[in-house]
Amino acid sequence: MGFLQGKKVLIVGIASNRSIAAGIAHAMAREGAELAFTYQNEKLKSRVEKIAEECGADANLIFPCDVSSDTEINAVIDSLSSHWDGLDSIVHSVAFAPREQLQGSFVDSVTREGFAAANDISAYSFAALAKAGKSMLAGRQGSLLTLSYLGAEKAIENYNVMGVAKAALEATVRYMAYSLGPEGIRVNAVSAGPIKTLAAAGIGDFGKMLAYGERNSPLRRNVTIDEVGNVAAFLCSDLASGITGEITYVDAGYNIVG
Ligand code: 0WD
Repeated sequence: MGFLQGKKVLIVGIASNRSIAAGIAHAMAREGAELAFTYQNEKLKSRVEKIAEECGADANLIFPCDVSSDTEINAVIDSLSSHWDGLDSIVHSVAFAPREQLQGSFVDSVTREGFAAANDISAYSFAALAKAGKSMLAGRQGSLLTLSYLGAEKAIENYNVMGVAKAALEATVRYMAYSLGPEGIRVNAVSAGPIKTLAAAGIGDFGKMLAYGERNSPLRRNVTIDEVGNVAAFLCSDLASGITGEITYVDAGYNIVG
């Protein structure tokens, strides 16, 4: 029996089969979780449907959701509540910043609008999902999980405004953990090493980041979406019942290297 047997999980943030959220979904399905999914727009719908099918998910549990809209977030939770009597976890694997702001000088490229959009979609939306999903998560020792990156803590070339949004996201994890802890709901993040996905392709010189990680991380390689998926599955399971408010690195050890 898998360690997520009987758990119901909503996965937000699949854009392709290379998405970190796809690795998480496969790991969670393997461990026995029942999954529901969202897709950002019609273009991504069929890709999400394919992954849902691979995970043995109910085709009725795939909903549109642009996380910049509270109406769409509330609609997902409303629809889900007509199928499920509760929810054990929400996985938030979403980020956005205007592409032109993910290269060159931070000060030269950042704009008021870009800063606001990056923080809204990459950080606030995690709290928005918690707000909307709270009633379904209540009374089940549920958990919320998001994805971060080392650029939250260190200035990393080209990561720019996304690093600022990830710092906000990591603080949001701690405040959400403190706020929801009394209800038995845990909140955590995985800080993943660089992985070639659609979102990553928007970051200037991403190939160099991958090569640098391969040369300098203790394990002398990069990580896979399956490795991130395994840790995400663990953090959302009862095996991690004593862990909340934490940022867990899945980065081949890169963050410890000075
Ligand atoms: O190296 C990497 N790939 C790392 C990614 C290292 C460490 C962390 N992460 C984080 C990302 O910052 C993000 O939070 O992992 C999360 C997932 O990213 P991913 O799997 O690397 O990227 P991707 O497969 O592109 O999925 C992210 C998706 C978007 O993809 P695009 O390619 O369209 O930017 O987030 C979704 C979208 O589908 N997304 C939204 N979903 C709903 N509403 C929105 C939105 N407004 N904006 C973006």
